[in-house]
Amino acid sequence: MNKYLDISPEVREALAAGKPVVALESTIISHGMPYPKNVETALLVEQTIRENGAVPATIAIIGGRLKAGLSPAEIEYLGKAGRNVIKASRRDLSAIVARKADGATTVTTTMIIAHMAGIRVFATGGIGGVHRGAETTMDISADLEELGSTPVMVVCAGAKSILDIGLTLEYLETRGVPVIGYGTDELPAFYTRSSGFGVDYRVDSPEELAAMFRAQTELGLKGGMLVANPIPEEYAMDKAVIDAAIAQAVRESVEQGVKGKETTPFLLARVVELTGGDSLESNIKLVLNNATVAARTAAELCK
Ligand code: PSU
Ligand code: MN
Repeated sequence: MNKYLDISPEVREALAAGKPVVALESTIISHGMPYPKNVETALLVEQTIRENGAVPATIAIIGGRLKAGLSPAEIEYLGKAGRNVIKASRRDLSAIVARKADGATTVTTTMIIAHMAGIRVFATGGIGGVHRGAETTMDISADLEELGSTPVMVVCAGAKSILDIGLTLEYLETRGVPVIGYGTDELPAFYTRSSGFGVDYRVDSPEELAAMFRAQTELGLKGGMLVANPIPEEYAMDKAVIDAAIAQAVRESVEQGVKGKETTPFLLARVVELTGGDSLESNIKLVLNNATVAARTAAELCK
């Protein structure tokens, strides 16, 4: 095992016994949602994973140690610290570990640590992607590179239109990442069930997802797999409302010169403010929905 990695006893026992485990990220806690809803959600997501037959492993870096499996107190700590915790992408790992600092893991670093620990399935809300205006800013999330190289299945709710969805799909194609629609032919747009873009393959059951992932790893293909699970109809937002909020948030980020790793947290927080919290409620529901699919798929993979 990697000398910098700590796997919690519960997660370690589950992995050793060949039982299903689902990884969860911590940037969604610190930078993706406001306190205290972020902590409540993180705990509810863990509970949902258990109810669906798997063990949750929330991932973060605490005191320079890579952690697979957090205590409720550690989740509370990250949630309360919020944007004061370092948002840890691949390029931040060495500094955070060497300095024995804390870091909240993005999709990228959650995939890295999950893979180190031997966890194959990861549930989240949204991934990073190619930002709107990337043709001049070159703002392309490291999440896409990681999906291209690390063999972990990421269950998300599609791509938010804070991103350029078309360019994000092109990038994923280049990196050889299969984009699978769960019960849909269309890529969901996070808050709404459709983006107008198709997925590569549609799959309708955890069994089928597990079969595809098994084939991918047994073929020796190195990358991950992106599963896009649409938000349940009853929690989806009005497209006009969410599009207007995102457009305004993107405009403000350009006006204020928001750059680099600050861009995504800025946009996420502004969208919540501009929708009066409605988008936060949708966000919570879709994460729980993704946790369910991820847990059931992890269980299938263990059969
Ligand atoms: N999108 C969301 N919620 C999130 C994130 C993205 O809807 O919390 C977080 C994830 O941790 C993701 C990261 O990996 O933002 C991407 O950041 P960036 O765009 O800076 O790569
Ligand atoms: Mn970026």
